[in-house]
Amino acid sequence: MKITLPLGSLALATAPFVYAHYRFKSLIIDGQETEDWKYVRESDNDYYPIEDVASMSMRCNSGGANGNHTETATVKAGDTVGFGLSQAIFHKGPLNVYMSKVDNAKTADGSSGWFKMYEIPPILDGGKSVIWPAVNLTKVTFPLPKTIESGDYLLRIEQIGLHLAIDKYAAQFFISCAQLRVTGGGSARPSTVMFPGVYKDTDPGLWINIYEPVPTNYTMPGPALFQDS
Ligand SMILES: *[C@@H]1O[C@H](CO)[C@@H](O)[C@H](O)[C@H]1NC(C)=O
Ligand SMILES: *[C@@H]1O[C@H](CO)[C@@H](O)[C@H](O)[C@H]1NC(C)=O
Ligand SMILES: *[C@@H]1O[C@H](CO)[C@@H](O)[C@H](O)[C@H]1NC(C)=O
Ligand SMILES: [Cu+2]
Repeated sequence: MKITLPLGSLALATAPFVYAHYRFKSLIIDGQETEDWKYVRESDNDYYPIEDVASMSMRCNSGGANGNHTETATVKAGDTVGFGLSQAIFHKGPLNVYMSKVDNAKTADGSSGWFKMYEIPPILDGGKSVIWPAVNLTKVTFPLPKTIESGDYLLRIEQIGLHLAIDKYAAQFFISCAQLRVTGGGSARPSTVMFPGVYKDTDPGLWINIYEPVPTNYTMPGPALFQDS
């Protein structure tokens, strides 16, 4: 079977040391993009996505296990926040946002439980077409849940490149974590999953030919969205 790869994969294969990917680099608070890497932990890999779903880097990317160089942003439950990117997303795939309640966002290593609170799934059309609306975005914004408890959180965004995912172990994770202190929350305690752990290489949403036959359905990786109320 012949598959036409998007430009990005070709460039990565031929020039791995000069080819940077898109990164989630800044926190957006109520429409204002904040300074790069001020509230978002800076990873130490500009060039490579995470591909090993069992890796500790699935939490907050490589180099994102602490907030030594990162500040914690105070926001209100229900506020609209988001992430700005270094360049537009160019690999086809879904996008997920998770939160983890922690004692201290600056020192948290991502080992406590995560709940999913936002996602951008594909738009399917009965096998005629599949659109990945996260592609081309240069920023992603979403409301924080109103009902979660006040306190410190890690906010983890991931976009998953599925362009090579016809092969097992080939889904590519583009991940960043921001540090939040949420005020004015409620008492909801969402059920959580762990990173690594929640994803398997055989998940139908991670090991899939997205080109042909054109998918008629898609199973978003990870748990159901937390329902705010
Ligand atoms: C960074 O943070 C970790 C964990 O909080 C700590 O153990 C380490 O000493 C810190 N490193 C530096 C260079 O401050
Ligand atoms: C992204 O932009 C390209 C080039 O302008 C366009 O062909 C493509 O349809 C866009 N994709 C989405 C999902 O909007
Ligand atoms: C989902 O799509 C796959 C392949 O495209 C197909 O084999 C499967 O039956 C579909 N499942 C449902 C519930 O439609
Ligand atoms: Cu790539």
